[in-house]
Amino acid sequence: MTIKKISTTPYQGQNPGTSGLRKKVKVFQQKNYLENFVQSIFNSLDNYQGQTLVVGGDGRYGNIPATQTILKMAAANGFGRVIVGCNALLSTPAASCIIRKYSAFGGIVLSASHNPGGPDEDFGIKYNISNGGPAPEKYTDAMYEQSKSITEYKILQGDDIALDRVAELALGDMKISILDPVVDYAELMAEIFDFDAIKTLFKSGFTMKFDAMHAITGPYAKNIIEDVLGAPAGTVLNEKPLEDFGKGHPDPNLTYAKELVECLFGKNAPDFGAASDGDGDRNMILGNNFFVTPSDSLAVLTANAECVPAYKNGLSGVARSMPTSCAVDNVAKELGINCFETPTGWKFFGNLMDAHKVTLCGEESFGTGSNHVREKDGLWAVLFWLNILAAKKQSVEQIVTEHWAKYGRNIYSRHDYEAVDKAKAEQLVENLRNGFEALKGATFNGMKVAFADDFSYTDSVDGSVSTKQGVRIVFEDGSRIVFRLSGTGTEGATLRIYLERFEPDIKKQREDAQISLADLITIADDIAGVRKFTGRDAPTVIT
Ligand code: VG1
Ligand code: CO
Repeated sequence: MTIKKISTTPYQGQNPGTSGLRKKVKVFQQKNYLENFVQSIFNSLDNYQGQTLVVGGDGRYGNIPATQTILKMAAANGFGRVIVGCNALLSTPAASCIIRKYSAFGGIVLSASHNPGGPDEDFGIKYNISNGGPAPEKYTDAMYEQSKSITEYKILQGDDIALDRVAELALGDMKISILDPVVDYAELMAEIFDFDAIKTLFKSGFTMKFDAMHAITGPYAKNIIEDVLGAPAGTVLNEKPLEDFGKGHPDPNLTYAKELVECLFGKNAPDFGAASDGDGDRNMILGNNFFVTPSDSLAVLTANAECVPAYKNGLSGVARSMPTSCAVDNVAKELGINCFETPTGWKFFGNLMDAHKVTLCGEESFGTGSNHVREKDGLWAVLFWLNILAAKKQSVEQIVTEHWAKYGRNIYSRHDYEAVDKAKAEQLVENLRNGFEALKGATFNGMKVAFADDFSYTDSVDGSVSTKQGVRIVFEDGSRIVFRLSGTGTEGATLRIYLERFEPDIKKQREDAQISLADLITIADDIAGVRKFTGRDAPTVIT
């Protein structure tokens, strides 16, 4: 076998930023594009020779050929061992679990998360560090710098590796361990949750549907929920991972998880419904005719953590991203634990968890997790809910409405305007930034603005500062409107508007969120000119 150095032109990608590199498949298919990015990752790292790299992806179009390339490049660059999931499959949380369990140097996850897959859709790649979490900014900045100047990449010439069965192989001097993608993750879940209580729940006739959306969680959910916990066959829907996710959009929300939503809001609905996204790190939680917002879900998990064996001795703290509702803050206050507010993106939670400052964390974007790994974890959240339902013997709706009665309800919604003109979206945000002073003290529909700013975060562990993390307009009664541009879209720009209002009055808590938030929605349009700048009458997705 020979190591070939192939000369290449500097890679013209964007800074990988929050969630790795996400582009259309056609972009990734350009000559040397993937290779340049992978070599840039390796060039930016030190002392990985002889060490272990974990590789796997969500099964989307391009996953296997990209894995073959990465294996040959890892061997040529001097890694000692690659651990790869069978058929190149690994969910994002399972990759994080395996990096930690086998003390790997790092991992490469191939996924564009909840973005659609297929030859005309999206592909993605991201690097995770040895704690199992997404590479922080100082790493991704270094990779980007490398990508601007590399002139060659190293690859071992040779045949593709057979990835379709569990095996121990070699490629040049490098070992390859092909693992069942589910086993280690399933073992970790059994350590955290009260599986016996959940088994008893299913035996009692409790019904559930889990929608894997033809993405990575199919094999994980089938094994854990049906085979181990004893839910009847057919509990897991769309279980087979497909390269194009069955032409669906594997984003577990009320718009894209339509089949599941119709089932849970239909006649004879099951007791519990859940879904996960393309790479398995997101979750949506539904009860019989009831939707749990991700922000409420984080608060409910925090309030009921003592039901779960792994958390029964208490939580060291909790964290939420800034646009996530303040529901969890109210629970943290009662428990007497710290609640951290971070910018959007999971990488900000990693430092807090490594420093043992938080146990649970979450985002409004259907992401919830704990210090068991360093990624958000879809199936873990679903098992957490099952554990609570088994312990409390109440319905999802009862648990959430009792929670609101005790803590008040943070009525919440997110409006997304997808694929809008980028320049105009940027202008909208820029105009808001220029108007903070004028907004202060202004009154809209009888609501007075307490302050308006652009969220800035100082990491309490390493002191790093992240600025421009979202424009927020906060009113005197605590209501908030937050504006952000997405960092993960691949078409034009996506404007996200987050709306929140606190409702302590139990009689008004059951009102539809869009009605309760109508005033704030109008104010958002008045202040930012949403319709004018986006050219749209309504959001693409309302959550
Ligand atoms: C979105 C979400 C954010 C999440 C990120 C990655 O980012 O809003 O909360 O961390 O996706 O999630 P943005 O920049 O588009 O708003 V995933 O499931 O890609 O790993
Ligand atoms: Co995801």
